[in-house]
Amino acid sequence: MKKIIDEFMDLVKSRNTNEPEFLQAVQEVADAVIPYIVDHDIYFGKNILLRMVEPERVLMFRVSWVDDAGEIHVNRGFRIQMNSAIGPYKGGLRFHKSVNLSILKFLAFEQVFKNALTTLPMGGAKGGSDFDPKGKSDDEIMRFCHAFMSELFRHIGPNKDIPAGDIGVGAREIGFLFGKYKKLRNEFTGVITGKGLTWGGSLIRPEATGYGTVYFAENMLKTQNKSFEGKTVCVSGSGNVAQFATEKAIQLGAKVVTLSDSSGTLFDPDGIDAAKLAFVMELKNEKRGRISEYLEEYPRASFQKGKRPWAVACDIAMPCATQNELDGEDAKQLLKNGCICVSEGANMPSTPEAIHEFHKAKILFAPGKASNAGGVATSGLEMTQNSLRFHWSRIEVDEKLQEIMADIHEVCVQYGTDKDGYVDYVKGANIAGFVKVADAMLAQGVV
Ligand code: NDP
Ligand code: 2IT
Repeated sequence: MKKIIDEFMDLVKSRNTNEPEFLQAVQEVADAVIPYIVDHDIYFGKNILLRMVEPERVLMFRVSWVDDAGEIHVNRGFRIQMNSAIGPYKGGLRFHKSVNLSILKFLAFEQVFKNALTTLPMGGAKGGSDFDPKGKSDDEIMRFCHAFMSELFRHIGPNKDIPAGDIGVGAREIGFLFGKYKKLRNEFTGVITGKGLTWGGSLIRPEATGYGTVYFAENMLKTQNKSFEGKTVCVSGSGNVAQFATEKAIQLGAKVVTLSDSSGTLFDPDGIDAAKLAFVMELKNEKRGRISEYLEEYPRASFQKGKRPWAVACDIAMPCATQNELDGEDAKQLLKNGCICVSEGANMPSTPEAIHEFHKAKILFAPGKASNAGGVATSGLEMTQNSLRFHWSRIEVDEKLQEIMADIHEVCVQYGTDKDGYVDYVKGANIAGFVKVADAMLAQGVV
């Protein structure tokens, strides 16, 4: 089996040199899915995985814009339309200085499996730019978003490709992007998700990724008759996903002791309660400040510059910042401190070495493509509401989100349970996502 996987990976590597993140994401899927393909005649010998690792379309474009001082800047824009077998392309946009083809291809590839897991009809895509939003004025953000959409608009549409947010793209950016699309097309459609509530957005979409990550962890804990009640939780990041993962964990009776950003880790030994979280949300979302500024309001907390949260003792860890933010050493430290459950809010935050440690210790570990799928699932619900020209209540959307997360958990158990009863959620998520997309591709022939 190893030989078949290695041969496949050698081919993928030879075609995708200098794309380490993409190769990392493909390796994980190949390890889980190739043994399944070999065992199942309907998939064997059809180069189905080879077709899946090749994007249907890669768009790269120039984005020129003018800053407040009148200087002209040039950024690179991308959209990876990875797979449309089960629905129109769907996935977020990331604005971060680290953005490149490898990172967006890994995200688009994972999105294909994640979207399949949501049970909703959405293909996979990802896009963004190496634009760095840090320190930019609202006017500069608007000019950049408009410049970005002035090219992207011709490649997307409500039945073709529906972007949304990701790192560096939140409510403000979605507004500017939607406004430009509407102006250029002279059409008001559900072309983008994460919209404001008065112009087609869905209740619970801002909360959905973080809430969903907690709901998934709740489902995992339930298999051991455990819950969030009284547990200590470490969260990384302090953006959209981290904030709402923290909110839900607190609501379920847990004590969240960390948040972080790219400058370091905030540790509050008393726990970040609802009032403190409201302060964080204003600090991050309105004032666009740094998490270390928490100390000015709550001096009993400490800030560890340049450190990640994983040395802090906890029962449950939720990495909600970015890829490869939790490595093998971090995993060993978490396990040493008694961590029993890791639910990924970010995409691919744990390195392969970290995942290996979690599996070896047989703790509950959920890969992002399963545990953070609540965000895109609720985007799917936003698309449905837009098509119906109707909106559901907060309770209705939250119930649907909880149902979807429970269904994803169930299908992971179905495909991921090892002979000894341990649930390998990585294997489960990858095979379940693969089966749905592969069946559609097979039905549609070689296209
Ligand atoms: P935000 O931009 O709202 O927040 C990102 C957070 O992560 C910030 O605290 C940021 O800190 C931190 N961060 C970003 N890059 C790094 C880095 N290189 N090292 C350390 N910290 C970093 O993004 P989201 O909360 O939306 O996204 C977080 C993660 O969740 C991403 O992996 C994203 O792909 C994933 N995700 C998001 C979904 C969504 O609906 N938004 C859905 C599913 C997954 P700083 O300010 O210092 O950069
Ligand atoms: O990684 C992700 O799933 C997202 N950034 C959300 C995508 C979406 O279309 O809502």
